[in-house]
Amino acid sequence: MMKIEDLYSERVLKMRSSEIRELLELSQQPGVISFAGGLPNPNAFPADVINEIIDKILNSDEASTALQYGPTPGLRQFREELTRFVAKSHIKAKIENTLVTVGSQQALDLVGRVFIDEGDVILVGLPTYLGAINAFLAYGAKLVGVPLDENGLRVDLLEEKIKELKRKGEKVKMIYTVPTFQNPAGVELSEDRRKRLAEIAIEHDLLIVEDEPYRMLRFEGKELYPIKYYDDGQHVIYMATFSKILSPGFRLAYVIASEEITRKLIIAKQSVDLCTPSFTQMIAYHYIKNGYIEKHIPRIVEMYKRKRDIMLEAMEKYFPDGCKWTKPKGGMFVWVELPKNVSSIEMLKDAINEKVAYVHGKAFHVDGSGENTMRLNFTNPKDELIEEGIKRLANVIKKRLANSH
Ligand code: PMP
Ligand code: G9A
Repeated sequence: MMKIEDLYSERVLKMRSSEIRELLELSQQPGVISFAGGLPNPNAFPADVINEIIDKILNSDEASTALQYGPTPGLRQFREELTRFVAKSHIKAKIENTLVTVGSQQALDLVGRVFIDEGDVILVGLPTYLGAINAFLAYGAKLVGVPLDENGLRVDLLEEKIKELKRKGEKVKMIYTVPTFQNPAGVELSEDRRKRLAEIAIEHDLLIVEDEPYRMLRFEGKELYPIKYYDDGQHVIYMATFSKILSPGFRLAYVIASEEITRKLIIAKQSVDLCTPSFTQMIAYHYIKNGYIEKHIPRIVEMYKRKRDIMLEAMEKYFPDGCKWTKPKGGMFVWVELPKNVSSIEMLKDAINEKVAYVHGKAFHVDGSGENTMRLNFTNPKDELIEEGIKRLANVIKKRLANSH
């Protein structure tokens, strides 16, 4: 009998399944209150406006573009619009610096394809976004963790780490970071660390992958410049997505990088999917051009801020002593540290039995640590279910604590 294992590529052996994706089905079972997936709230989808735009597109000459294959880097008018859109985030870009991708998840994969050889080192936060970990591991990257604190990545420790790795002869290529309202920890990288990070990349000839899905979901505090702002144009690969501010179903994101890097990413994308769907690009183009996005984001921010407040208040009320958690100023996640003797992996079974879900924190740690941590999403559940979910989770934690003595 044929053994399929004998036929798999070596690459397949490096692939890992994503806890977030696997949990998605489980947490969508009836009655489960899910704090697991980083899903936007369905009430944040502007279905009416999208409907109007689609109607206009399909009843005009634009239909033939929207329904046709498009250029690999993206529709020209959409890329042009993107250069104006990112300028509002203090990023200077020409059309040649832009690439439209199928979600930023694809952008991460393309970066892996273009830059990673077996054993190349990528520095990441402890914790860091699981989807990036898995994308880079599939290309054989060696992921080295650098701790975070309440001001984001410990950039002071990062430089030491780079020197140490280089001394050992390691090929350090890249730093991957989510500076604003990080997934999963919810923390924001401070202004001085952003500047310093760009300097370090320039000094050490490294790339920074700056992944910014949550930049516009700010509830409070002053807006900071992206790391890309401090770049010399060569070192920072910036990416952002429309998943959290418009619709993840559109699968629409973009990369801003040097012309040279953009060109290589485009060639890589040619054999992945030829092009990003023209239809969603066209809709997003009109949505941005007509100023809808500017009006829409404050509505999402208001909704998510309220949900964050409900969650934090409930945690204060129900969580037992010995638990610590972040108080994010934006984004979609609260990060929880449980007492040391509580395993969030083992506890997940109890939680699912009690009909509440989260993502265990070890999944976000490249060094195998974080077993007593977990990530809670506050944007997807209905307001009235957040308190109930936290109450259930608090009881699960209390039971674990009682049994561990
Ligand atoms: N990067 C980060 C940090 C994310 O949180 C996410 C989605 N949760 C992604 C990338 C992927 O988003 P998308 O593919 O929907 O653009
Ligand atoms: O559904 C996904 O995989 C996107 C969300 C990512 C996350 O939960 O971090």
